[in-house]
Amino acid sequence: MRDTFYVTTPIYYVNGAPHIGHAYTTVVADALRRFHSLRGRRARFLTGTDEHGLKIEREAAARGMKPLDFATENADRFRALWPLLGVAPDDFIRTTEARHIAGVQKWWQTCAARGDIYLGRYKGLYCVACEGYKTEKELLDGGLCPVHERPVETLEEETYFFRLSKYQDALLKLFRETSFIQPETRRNEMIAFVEQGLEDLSISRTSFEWGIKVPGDPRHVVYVWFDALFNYRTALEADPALEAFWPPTVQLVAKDIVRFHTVYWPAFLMSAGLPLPETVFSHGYLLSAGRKTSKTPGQGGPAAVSYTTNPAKLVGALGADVLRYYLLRDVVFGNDSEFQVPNVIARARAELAETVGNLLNRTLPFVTRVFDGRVPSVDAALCGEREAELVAHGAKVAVDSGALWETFAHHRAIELCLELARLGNQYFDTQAPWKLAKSEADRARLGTVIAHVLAVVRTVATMLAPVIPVKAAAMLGQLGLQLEAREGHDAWPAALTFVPADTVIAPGEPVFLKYDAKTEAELLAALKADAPAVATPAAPEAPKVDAPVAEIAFDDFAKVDLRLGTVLSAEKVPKKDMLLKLSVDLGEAAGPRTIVSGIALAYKPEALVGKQVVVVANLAPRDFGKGLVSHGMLLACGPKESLGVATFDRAFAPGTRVK
Ligand code: ME8
Repeated sequence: MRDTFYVTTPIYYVNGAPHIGHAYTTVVADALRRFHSLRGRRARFLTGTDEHGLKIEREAAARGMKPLDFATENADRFRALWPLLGVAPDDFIRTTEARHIAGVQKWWQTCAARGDIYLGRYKGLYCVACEGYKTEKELLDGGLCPVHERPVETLEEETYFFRLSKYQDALLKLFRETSFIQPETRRNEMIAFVEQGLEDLSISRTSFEWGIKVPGDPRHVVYVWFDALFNYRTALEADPALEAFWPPTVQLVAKDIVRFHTVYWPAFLMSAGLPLPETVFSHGYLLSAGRKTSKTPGQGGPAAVSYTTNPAKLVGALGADVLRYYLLRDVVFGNDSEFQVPNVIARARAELAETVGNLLNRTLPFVTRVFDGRVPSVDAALCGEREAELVAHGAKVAVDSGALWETFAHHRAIELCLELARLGNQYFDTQAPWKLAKSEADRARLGTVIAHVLAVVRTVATMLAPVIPVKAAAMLGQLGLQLEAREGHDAWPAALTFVPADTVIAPGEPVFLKYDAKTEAELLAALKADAPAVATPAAPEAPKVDAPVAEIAFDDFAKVDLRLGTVLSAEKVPKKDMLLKLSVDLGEAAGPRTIVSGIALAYKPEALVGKQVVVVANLAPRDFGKGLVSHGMLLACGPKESLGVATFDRAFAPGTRVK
C-alpha cells in the first residue's frame, strides 16, 4: 500500500441543486479520506463541479442567465452543502477555473502530438442529459436514452476524433489483469462492452459555445467529458508538491458514468502518457420509491416519495453524523439501495444511541462515583475467560474492519464495530458492575470490568471516527482522550485498546439523541417531502458564524503574547456558575499563574487538569473581587454550555510561544 491516498468523486453538473445521490458519493469519499488519514497516510480528497456543455448552456438560457453566473450559483450550493455533512474536501475544482482550462488545453495538445486526435465529421444520436452519443442498439423503445429515459437528438457536425479504437486491446488487458474496475459485475460489463469493438470518439463540438476552446481551432469547443475527466489531474497541477498524489488511489462513480471513467478516461491517460488510477469503484444508486434520485427535470415521476431526500433538510433535522452513519452503514457499497428516512432514524436509535452510546453512558457513572473520575486500572490477576474473549474479539474486529475499509467494504467494517459494541454490552450485563460496586472488597474487580468496557468504547469510537467524526470525537472526549491523526502514525487500533489508567474522564450530555416515540414522530413529520423546514431537537451541528472583525496589521497581531500552558489544578469559584479558577504553568520562574476562565458550564474542573491550553499571557490582570485576580485568558470557542478550549494535537514545553 502506498503511503499516499487520493480519492475523487465525480465533479457534479451544475444544472440544479445537490441531492442525496451526490451527498452519498461525497460522504463515502470523505469517510475514506478520514480512514486513510487515521492510518497515517498522506491523504487527499477532491470534489468539484462540471460546468461546461450544452446542458448547462440551455438551462442557463432558459433562466435568462449567463452560463457562468448560473454555474456559479449552483456550484456554491454544492460547496455550501459539504460542511453541513461534515465533508471536508482538500480541494474543490470548477471546470470554469483558469487552472483547469489551461490544463485541459495542454493535455489536448499532448494527445494530439501523439497522433491520437484528428478532424472528421460525425452524425449521431445525442442525449443532452448524458452529454454523450448513443447507438441505435442502446436506445429504449421510442428512441429514449437508456439512462435518462428522454428522447435523444440527431446531431451532425465537424468534429475532432480521439483514436479510442487504438486502445481497445490495452483496455481489455487492463480490465482483465488488474483491479482497475470494481466491483466485479461492472468489470464484466465493461469487458463485454469493449469486446464488441470501440469506435473513435468525437471529442469536440461546434454546435454550441459554452466550453473550453480547442487549441488552434476556436470554432470548436472541447467535448465536455474530455474537459471534465481531466479535472482529477488539473487539480493537482498548480502545486508540484501534489504530484505525489498521482495516480488516484480510488475514483468513486455511480454506474451511470462508469463507461466514461473506465473506457474513455484510461484511454485519454494512456495517450497523455500518465499513470492510470488504481481503481474506479462504481457504486449503486440510491433509489427513492424505486427510482434513481435525480435533479434532471422530468425524472423521478410524480411525488410518490413521502419523505424528503434533500440533504440539507435531512441534516437540519437529524444531524450530519446520523445521516452519514446511515449512508455508510446501511447501503451495501456497490449495490442499489432504497433511501428510507424511517430507517435512518431506526439505525440511529438502535445502533448509535442504544448500543454504542448506551455502553458509554452506563459506564462513566461508575468512574465518577467509585474511582473519583479517573479511569481504573486492570488487575491482570482478576482477568478470566470473559475478559480474554473480549480482548481477542476486539483484536479481531480491529484487524478485520481495517482490512474491510481497505477493500471498500466499509458497510461490513461498521457492522463489525457494532458487533464489538454489542459484546461490550453483554459483558457489562453479565459482570453486573452495579453489584460489584456495593462492596469495597470487589473494588479491584469492578475496576477491571470498567476498564474493559471503556476499552471497547474507545476502540469502537476510534473505528467509527471516519463515519461519525463529530460524535466519535465527543465520545473520546468524554473518555478524556483525543483522536490523533497525523502523517506517519497509524492510529487505527491494532487490538482492543485500553484507556490509560488514571486518565481523567469528562462526562457530559449523552452523545447520541435517544429518540422516544414522540420525538421520532415529530422528526418524521418534519421530514415529509412537503413539510416546511423546522428546527428539531437534533438541530444541525453547524454553529452560527460570528461577524468578521476589521483587518489588522501583522504587527498588531504580534503584540498578543500567546503561550502554551499546562493546567495544574482547577476548581469552581464559589457562587459563580460560569467561572473556574485555574493554576496554569507557563514555564515562568515566578511559578504558575492564576487564571479565571468562564468555562465552568462546559468543563468539570478535573477534566482540565493536565490539559495544555493556549493562554493570552500579556493581558492586563483582571480583578474578580474578594482577592481573586486573573493573570491571563484561555482561548476557547463555541456556545458557553459546550465550548471547547484551544489545545494542540501534541505536547510542548509550558511557555512555548504560539504564533
Ligand atoms: O455525471 N445514487 O454529474 P452528475 C447514487 N458531471 N449516486 C448518485 C445518484 C443516485 N441516485 N445520483 C447521482 C455527472 N449520484 C458528470 C460527472 S466526472 C468527470 C463528470 C452521484 O451531477 C454519483 O456519483 O450527474 C453519480 O455518478 C454522480 O452523482 C453523477 O453526478
